[in-house]
Amino acid sequence: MKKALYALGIIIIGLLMISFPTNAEKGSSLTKETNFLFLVGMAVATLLGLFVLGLLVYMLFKYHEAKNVPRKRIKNEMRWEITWTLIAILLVSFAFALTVPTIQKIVTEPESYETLTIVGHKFYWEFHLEPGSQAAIANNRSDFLVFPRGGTLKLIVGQTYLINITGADVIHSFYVPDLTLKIDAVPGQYNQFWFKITEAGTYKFTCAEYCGISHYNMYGYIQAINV
Ligand SMILES: [Cu+2]
Repeated sequence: MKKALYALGIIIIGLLMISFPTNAEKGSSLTKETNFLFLVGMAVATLLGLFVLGLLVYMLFKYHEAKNVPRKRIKNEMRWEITWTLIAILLVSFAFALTVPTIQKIVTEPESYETLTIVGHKFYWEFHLEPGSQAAIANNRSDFLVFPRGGTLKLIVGQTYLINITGADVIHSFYVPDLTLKIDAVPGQYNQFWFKITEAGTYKFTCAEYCGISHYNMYGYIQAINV
């Protein structure tokens, strides 16, 4: 009984997680694809999880000690080995094929863009806007902004940005949940990413890589404005 309750609890948590992303079509040029991939991954994982849980519960009852059912050890069952290896390969290939178009969209250089350089520090973000750009004018800056915490960076709706991101000390991760945007800031390298905000609004960002004692202070807001 206890085990069945545990199983039920896990199923309920799984279902809650499926219904989690609520901001479906909003945000950025990548929101739709990212949420779609997340949902497919979640659905496949949930089905697999339910299947394995089902088998587990079945085995618990069928081979219960009190029932004294005869058991034997299965050895060298090549057919089974091949079957589950193939199923795993198929699932991974399916995930890969689904992901390729989105990856292509992320890495294909757009015709025009503005560069936004982000540097993660312990414990703040530094943003470099292109001098003279609309974003630089909106932020009233010609060079860069430093955010200790809770600051607001203004960006332009519909403008494609190339994010160039690095870390100054340790690994940080720039995370804007409602724009489905998350890139690691790794010292010694620049990670690149193209994206466009499609809807005006205020989006909270944070650091998604635990980087030290004041990690929680690395949040702020992106205010997407129409010009
Ligand atoms: Cu950090």
